[in-house]
Amino acid sequence: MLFCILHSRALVYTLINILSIACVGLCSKPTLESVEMSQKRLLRNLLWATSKHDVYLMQNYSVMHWSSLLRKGKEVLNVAKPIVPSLNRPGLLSQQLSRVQISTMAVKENLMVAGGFQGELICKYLDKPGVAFCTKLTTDDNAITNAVDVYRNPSGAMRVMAANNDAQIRIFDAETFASLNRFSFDWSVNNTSVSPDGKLLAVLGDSVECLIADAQSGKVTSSLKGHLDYSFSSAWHPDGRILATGNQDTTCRLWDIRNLSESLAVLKGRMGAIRAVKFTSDGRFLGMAEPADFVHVFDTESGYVNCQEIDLFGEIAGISFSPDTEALFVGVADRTYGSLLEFNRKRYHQYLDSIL
Ligand SMILES: *[C@@H]1O[C@H](CO)[C@@H](O)[C@H](O)[C@H]1NC(C)=O
Ligand SMILES: *[C@@H]1O[C@H](CO)[C@@H](O)[C@H](O)[C@H]1NC(C)=O
Ligand SMILES: *[C@@H]1O[C@H](CO)[C@@H](O)[C@H](O)[C@H]1NC(C)=O
Ligand SMILES: CC(=O)N[C@H]1CO[C@H](CO)[C@@H](O)[C@@H]1O
Repeated sequence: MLFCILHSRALVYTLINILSIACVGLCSKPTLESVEMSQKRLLRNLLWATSKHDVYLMQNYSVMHWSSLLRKGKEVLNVAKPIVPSLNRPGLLSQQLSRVQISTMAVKENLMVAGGFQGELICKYLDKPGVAFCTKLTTDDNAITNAVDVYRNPSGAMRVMAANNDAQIRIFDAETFASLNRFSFDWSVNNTSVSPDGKLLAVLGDSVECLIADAQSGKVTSSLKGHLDYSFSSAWHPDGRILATGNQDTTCRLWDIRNLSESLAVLKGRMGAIRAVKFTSDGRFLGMAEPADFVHVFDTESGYVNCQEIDLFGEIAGISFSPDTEALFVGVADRTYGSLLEFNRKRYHQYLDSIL
């Protein structure tokens, strides 16, 4: 098991900004049905950076855009009000929604996708007014949408994926929002992630095993054995070879896709489950977050040995590296003292240049 070894050169991301934002994550009054879920407060993916200056996050009943440059926020979507989808044609599952409590979200390439505690799915283009598509994916009790993702399939077409507590994964076209596919599993799916080439799908949830499936057909091709508890989060290294899985057993395991017979390494946090894992787009760092207080940044080039531990105070609503890897944002959820922490990447060569 690899514990974080603090190394003087491992201070990679330094804190440069704290924006105080009340109610990051969920602070809306839960409806009766979602009380139980909200109490568990499975905060994980309520923050996305689309550039080092642009962050999208959930605040109360709104999706907000924060400009870290202007230090200003702007409401992008209010989900307390009724939401009327603009696309509506026969055969489309679209449906009006209101008072949605957002459970998870993803923002990629101008498309914002959010999931709700009662099985809702909302898709909005950031450059267009209104909501393109929204619906209730399932009417099952306890139907929470656990995971939403936007990705490109092997031929480059954009897709939206949603995973729900009804043990199903649903795939939609990201332009027409036509329902394309549905894969069923034996347990609640809490997280999925598609490999960078769009071919493989990691499926994680209420099982000690994680699955690798064909992203097109949903056919399971391998089962990853090693974790001791249920899994929450996953991320692919941009080279497509390594998959990281975050688990309730307080570890993150790394798997080499060429040999899945056992995990390559086990990364250990401080005390909590590993709720979020993300690689930087250059593959150099792996960030992992616990439910509260700790974020760890591992240097992949040191074989995941050197690591920076970020110690903060509060529940973590999400972590996100900017696509250029220059910034790391951490959302701290709190009704009153919520905040968005901004870290900047330190360049050691520049530092060395300056003392030479
Ligand atoms: C949260 O949103 C609801 C609905 O818009 C509003 O009534 C309430 O005052 C908001 N709470 C806070 C703390 O902003
Ligand atoms: C896969 O890894 C296991 C454990 O490290 C090893 O015993 C096995 O020989 C490897 N298989 C191949 C095909 O390399
Ligand atoms: C799965 O977890 C990872 C890491 O927290 C996150 O980046 C990703 O968006 C999640 N996938 C879905 C489909 O929510
Ligand atoms: C490991 C884990 O978090 N499992 C959760 C998956 O999601 C459902 C619904 O959100 C929870 O009930 C599980 O506890």
